Amino acid sequence: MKNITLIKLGGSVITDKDTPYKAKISVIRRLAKEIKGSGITSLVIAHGSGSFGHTSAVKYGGKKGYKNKWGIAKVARDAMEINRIVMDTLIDEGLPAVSLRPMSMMMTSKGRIKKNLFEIIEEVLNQGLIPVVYGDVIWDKAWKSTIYSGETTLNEIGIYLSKKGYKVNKIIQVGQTDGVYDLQKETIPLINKKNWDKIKKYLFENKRADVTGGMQHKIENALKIAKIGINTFLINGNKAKELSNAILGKSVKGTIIRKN
Ligand code: IP8
Repeated sequence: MKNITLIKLGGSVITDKDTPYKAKISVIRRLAKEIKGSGITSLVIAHGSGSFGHTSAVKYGGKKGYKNKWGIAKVARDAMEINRIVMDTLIDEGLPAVSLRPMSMMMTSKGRIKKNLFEIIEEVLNQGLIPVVYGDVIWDKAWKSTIYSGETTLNEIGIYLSKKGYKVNKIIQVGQTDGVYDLQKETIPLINKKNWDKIKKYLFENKRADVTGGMQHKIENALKIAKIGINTFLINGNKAKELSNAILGKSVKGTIIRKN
């Protein structure tokens, strides 16, 4: 069975979220070095859009289509821009990465995938290359277009590859925190279907915690793919070595989301 690791570089880690169109080149470079240094080459990488795609997305709307066609054109261009920066850095650091544009690889209806060309991912992997996908605007049968996050694309690729007989070792989500924090700002080391309801209540429903709905969504999606045996690790990309340790299965300070 072919083993594979999936890595998502969060938009908040690779860009300065407060400054439109500002990439954190030194962070991207360090993360690329950590990936390279791990020696693992059987990988799919996704990245977020951060202050690139999200700047135009906020201006034009985007989850359910756009106010006008410039929304599609500009978000698509901005998403490609940060991808270009990530690709340059990965390749400079010696990773044979190939960019695969989600807009040309997937179609949805009401935000749910109806068609994909993920066979291309397998082909790229078979040729010893590293496929890279990213948060993008893609075509939607009902809404014309939709914003599709890099993370959701990666999860879908994980499900596809599992069905095709790959052993998806794990998904590593590189964010800005040491995983999910409790109300005392301590990392919750494990979330599974048994403890999730309790955690969700005190973290997200009492509104006292400094955590966003985005994190809840992330955890729920991770729990869904945990059902088919793919574990997700949420780790801190601002701390050196966390990514390489997570890739190599060494101990990291983060949250693991798994079935049990
Ligand atoms: O940053 C959003 O993707 P994400 C994509 O992975 C755009 O959530 C273009 C805003």
